[in-house]
Amino acid sequence: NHSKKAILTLLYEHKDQFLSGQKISELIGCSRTAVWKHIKTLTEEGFKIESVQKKGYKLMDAPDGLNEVSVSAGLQTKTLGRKICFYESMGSTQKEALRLADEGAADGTVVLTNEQTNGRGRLGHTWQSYRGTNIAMSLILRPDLPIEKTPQLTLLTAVAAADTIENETGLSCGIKWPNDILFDGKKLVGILTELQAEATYVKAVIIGIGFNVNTESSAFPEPIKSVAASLRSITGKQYELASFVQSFLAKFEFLYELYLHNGFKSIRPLWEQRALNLGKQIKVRQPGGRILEGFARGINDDGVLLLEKADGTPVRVYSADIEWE
Ligand code: BTX
Repeated sequence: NHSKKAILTLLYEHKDQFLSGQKISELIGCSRTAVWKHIKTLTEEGFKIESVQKKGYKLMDAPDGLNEVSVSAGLQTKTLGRKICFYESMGSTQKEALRLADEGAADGTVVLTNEQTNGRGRLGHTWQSYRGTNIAMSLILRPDLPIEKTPQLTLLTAVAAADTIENETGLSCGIKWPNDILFDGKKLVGILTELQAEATYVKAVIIGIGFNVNTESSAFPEPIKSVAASLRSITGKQYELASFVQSFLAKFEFLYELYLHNGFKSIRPLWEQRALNLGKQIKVRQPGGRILEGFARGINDDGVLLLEKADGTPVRVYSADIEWE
């Protein structure tokens, strides 16, 4: 199985060229017969591999969705995603990432799946995923940060997600505080940040991201249909999930390094440029059901939303759902 994975990685890394059986067997350290057998298995799994006498093997096409090597082959990051835990199907990448973090998983570990059956949203909400057409992943980070700064990472993630969408599709999305990426009022991405902490010190931050990429709008059930969209439902195009994940990880790592070196002041203006609900009259539904109304002044350097009530009282909002006209 290890050799099969290594062969698939080589094929991905040499996508547009033939690789001879001899070369593969040398690089992997197994016999040419073993190479041939693994190629046969891969073909049975749905990979289209062209095989030409004297030239060797070339990867032509892969089954829909992600697989265990499609993201790691050719990934341009230093730390993030250097270890990827891939599952064909699972309940929630977030739950698994929390478990792995607890067991000591390294900074930058990414949990990724092709099908998430029990996705979690914020405040007890659920997150819908569709096999092979959207992305569900969780990042395990171990920053040296005080707990009160961690909401900034949610905002950073939102910027990374919106920038990735813009680079990959040309769509310019807005961000609804704290974490929704919207296009025409519909949600394309969900972000969930969770912590493992001890007293005031952060052991791990787990960032879960769900991207609606190739999902057809008819796949969204009511009532999600009215609030959700996918990139494909907007542009009519299909996107390659693996390269989408790769560019997100690269963008995230770039912003994360900037943040660790220069602090939130380097991220805040990027977030504010995309913010949809600043300078507006909004309704804030807090966990527990309390509703506040007021004017959204902006965010502070901690990423906290600053609300001003009708009587002028300032309120800091740490976690809530937001509505506006
Ligand atoms: P949220 O609470 O802000 O949003 C959840 C709400 O969004 C739901 O109540 C529903 O109305 C709507 N919704 C559900 N599914 C979708 C969808 N696919 N597209 C658009 N809207 C939807 C957002 O929570 C945080 C979601 C994080 C999801 C990731 S996926 C990888 C990781 N694993 C995991 O279990 N969760 C995270």
